[in-house]
Amino acid sequence: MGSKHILSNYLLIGLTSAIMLSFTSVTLKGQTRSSNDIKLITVKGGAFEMGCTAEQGNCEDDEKPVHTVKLGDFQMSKYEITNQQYANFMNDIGAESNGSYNGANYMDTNDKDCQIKYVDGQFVPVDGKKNFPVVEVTWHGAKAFCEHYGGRLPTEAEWEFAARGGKNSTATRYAGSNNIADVAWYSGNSGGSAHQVGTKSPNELGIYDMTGNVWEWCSDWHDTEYYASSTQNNPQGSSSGTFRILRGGSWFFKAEHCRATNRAISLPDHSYNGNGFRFVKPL
Ligand SMILES: [Ca+2]
Ligand SMILES: [Ca+2]
Ligand SMILES: [Ca+2]
Repeated sequence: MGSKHILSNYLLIGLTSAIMLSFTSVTLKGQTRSSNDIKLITVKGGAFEMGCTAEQGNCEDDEKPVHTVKLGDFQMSKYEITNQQYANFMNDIGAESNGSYNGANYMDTNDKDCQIKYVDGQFVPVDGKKNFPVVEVTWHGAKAFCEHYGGRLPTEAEWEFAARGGKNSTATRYAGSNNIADVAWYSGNSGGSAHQVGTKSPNELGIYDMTGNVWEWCSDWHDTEYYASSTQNNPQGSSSGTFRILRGGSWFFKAEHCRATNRAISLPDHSYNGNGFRFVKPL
């Protein structure tokens, strides 16, 4: 953010990375595939009403007041990031066997619920779990993954705009439907675990599992009062805080917790078996 390519040597670096990017991205039928097989959907920007709009029903205080937010265009991963993609990342950077890197905890590989194991010097998904959403990943690890592949975590505003269907929004309580079972794995149908990504119906933008399956880390700090003072253009969340935002609910949670505007929080170093993330690439 905010990098200014003023000097000619910086321009050269910019050109080099543009050329490298051209080798790592291909476009298929309007859908871009970034490196590490991250499939991207273009989300056209616009203005929307963020927070507790009528179709959401009973909201919590931190979802109020409803306020107008304007966003530019961006790309978002079609699916939650998977165990295979996260294992590739941990191998690419040479993370420690306990899931740390440069002293930061990126993944809780010692947790029995972690679906990536360290075997013979490599991170590998547990058998049968490569296309399941990565879990037991910290906010620090999720952020580092996104940056490693030329992107970033979504802001909370981008996440909510995309979950609502962006400019194609049909104003549903969940991402793509008022009937949660159509679009999500949640407590009522999950059977007590996450499911392979992309196995329910997508939302209006063709993005899968924004409701349920796993919670998704956003870049923002949580602040209960933030919506009352949010900037209108591309809000980045509170400038400081203790907890980071998670969105969308998970396989473990009831429908009311999976609403498109619900906000949840966790310490950025913590990891759980229902917390994962999604990738955003600026345009
Ligand atoms: Ca999700
Ligand atoms: Ca909440
Ligand atoms: Ca854990």
